[in-house]
Amino acid sequence: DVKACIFDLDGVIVDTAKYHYLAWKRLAQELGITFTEEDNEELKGVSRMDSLDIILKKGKKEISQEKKEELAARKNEWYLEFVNEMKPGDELPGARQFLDTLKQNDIKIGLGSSSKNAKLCLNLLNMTDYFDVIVDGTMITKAKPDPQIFIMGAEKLDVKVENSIVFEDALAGIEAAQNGRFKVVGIGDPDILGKADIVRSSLADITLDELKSLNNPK
Ligand code: G16
Ligand code: MG
Repeated sequence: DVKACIFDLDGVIVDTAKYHYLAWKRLAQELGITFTEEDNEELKGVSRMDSLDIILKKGKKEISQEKKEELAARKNEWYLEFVNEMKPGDELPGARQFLDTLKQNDIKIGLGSSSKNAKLCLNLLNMTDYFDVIVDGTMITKAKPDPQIFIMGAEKLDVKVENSIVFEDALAGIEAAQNGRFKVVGIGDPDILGKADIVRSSLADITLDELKSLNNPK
C-alpha cells in the first residue's frame, strides 16, 4: 500500500532549478568558467558547496575555504532575488492538484529537499500546509545520493520505506531513493532519468492507480 509520498522540491514541486542554473551561470561567468545547461545537470539535487566544488573543478580553480564561502553566499543572494518573486501559481504543472489528491486519499506528504531555502519556497507558494513533514538541507549530514534525507522523511512520517514513494528530478536524488530501497518516480526527461521505476514529464501525468501498482507489482 502507498501510505506516503516524499517529494524533492526543486524540479518537482517548483522549477527553481532554472534559478539555481542562472545564479550558478552568473558566478561561473565572473570566474571565467564556461558553464552550460548540460554541466548544470550534474548540480541538480547536489548541495550548495558541492555544486560550487563541481564548477571550480571544471574551471581547474583552487581557492581557499573562506573565498568559497563568499562565492557560495553570493550565488545564494542572486538565487534569492529570483525566488523572492515567486507566488502561488508558480508551482510546476499538476503539483498542487496532485497534493490535493493525496490529501483526499489520506496519503501522507513529506518533503526531502537538499535546499536550505526549501521552507522559504514553500511559504512563498503558499504550499507549506500540504506537508506533514519537511526535511531540508539544514537537517541532513549526508547529501544525496546518500539516502539519509528520504529515510529521515519516512521515519518522521512514521511510514515504512516499502509504503513510501519518492519523487525526484535529479539523478543524485533517484540514486538516493534507490539506495534507501524506495520506489521512485522520475520527473523529467526519460533519457536522463531512465533509472527511476517510472518517469513522467510532470506531476500532471501520474495517477493514483499508477502509484499503487508501482508499490504492488502484479
Ligand atoms: C536543491 C537543488 C540543487 C541545490 C540544492 C541546495 O535541491 O536541486 O541544485 O544546489 O538544493 O540548495 P540551496 O543552495 O538553496 O541550499 P532539491 O533536493 O530540492 O532538488
Ligand atoms: Mg530536485
